[in-house]
Amino acid sequence: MHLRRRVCALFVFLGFWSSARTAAQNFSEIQPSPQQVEWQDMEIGVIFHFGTNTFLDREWGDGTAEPGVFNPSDVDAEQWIRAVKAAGARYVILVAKHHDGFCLWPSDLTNYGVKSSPWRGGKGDLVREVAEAARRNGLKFGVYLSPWDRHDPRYREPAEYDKYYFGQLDELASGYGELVEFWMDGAGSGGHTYDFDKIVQELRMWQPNTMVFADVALYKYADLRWVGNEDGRVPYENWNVVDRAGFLRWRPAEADTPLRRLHWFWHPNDEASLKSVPELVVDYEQSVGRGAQLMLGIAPDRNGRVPDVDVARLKEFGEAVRKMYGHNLVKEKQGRGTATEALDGDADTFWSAPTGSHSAVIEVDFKEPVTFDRAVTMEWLVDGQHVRKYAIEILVGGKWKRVAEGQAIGHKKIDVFAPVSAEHVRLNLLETSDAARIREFQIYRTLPR
Ligand code: FUL
Repeated sequence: MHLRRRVCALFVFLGFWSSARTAAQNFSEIQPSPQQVEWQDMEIGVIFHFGTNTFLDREWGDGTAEPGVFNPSDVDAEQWIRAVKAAGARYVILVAKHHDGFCLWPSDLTNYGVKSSPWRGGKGDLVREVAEAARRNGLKFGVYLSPWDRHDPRYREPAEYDKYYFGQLDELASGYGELVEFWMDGAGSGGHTYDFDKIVQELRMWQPNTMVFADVALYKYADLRWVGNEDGRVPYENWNVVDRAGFLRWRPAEADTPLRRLHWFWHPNDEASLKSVPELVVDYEQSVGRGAQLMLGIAPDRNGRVPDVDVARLKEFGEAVRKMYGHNLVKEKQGRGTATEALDGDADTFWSAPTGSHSAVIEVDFKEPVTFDRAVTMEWLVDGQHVRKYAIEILVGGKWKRVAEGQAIGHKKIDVFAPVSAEHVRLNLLETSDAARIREFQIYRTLPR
């Protein structure tokens, strides 16, 4: 009896403590970690899918493929990295093991992988080759290690399999330098349970700074979150602070999409599914331009190279973005205003509204009318996400006219509208939960000049 009462008291206390903790959480006070801030600044990443599926015309291998089928003639990680760098990617994720269980590094814990394949005489290590090529070219590197494993017999026994998975995690997390992101995928699995708490602890032991990407079912662990689709587009509004079962956390979104629309792995005669440049630009504007990260899926072919048409498309996409967003008219047309740090074209500086304020205005004055059809606004997020409502306005006949409006700004917001001409333009921060902090307010003319 006595003990039961104590246990009850403990539960009441825990219940009170956890609800007090939840109640004390205030959306606008939740801040990102320095690693999340750095990660959000990268804006564009890619994920490479390459393995037995590439050779068997499959997307989800069933784990029965003979390792011998993995026999690319000409793997060139340097070529992969140059191709994605031209698209503006700043980091790459390699699928080190997909659901078929085939390992792209010579794991000591299984023979199912590159070490049993003819590639490089069984001595190859693709994780190392891609990691090194990425770093040589100034890109960050991370891995995807599928929990779902359709090959390994240990998978039938959850505790045994967890041990295997920890071991593989140890190999990847300790042997390939700093991992910028660890992709934890929840696909497949059919009711299998994993000890994710321990998996994440194990990962953190080697990689304290890595960003854990997780889909909806695994939000508890998410330093980064899946947007819930594979379109490369984020529904607006997109906020960084997201609730999971009563607990608020900074969880920026990563919007993944394959460059060849529906396929993550390479398939023959699939060129027609390559996304067009206009489609990719919309992906960019509706992911990066909505405060999220864009992650493009790239599929090297059976030679072990990114196909020429994909290389060309990546380059065209990178050029299109640079062309559209390479000429900030605030700078080029010498726009003037008092919020100088927001108007200097330098995202490393920011302008602050007065302490304690809940609205503010950033005005830019030009010597003559400037024509534009895009506005780019960036919020300084280190103290949290504070803008809740804003508008882009131009002065017409002595009155401010709204050309775009929204709620969230976040890392970057791109507003798209029909071309307008004005001598006076302003970012009207209508409602902010704390003093607004703006890294950049820029305008562009993306239509042919
Ligand atoms: C999904 C997987 O099932 C797909 O095959 C692909 O790897 C994608 C990036 O994640 O969940």
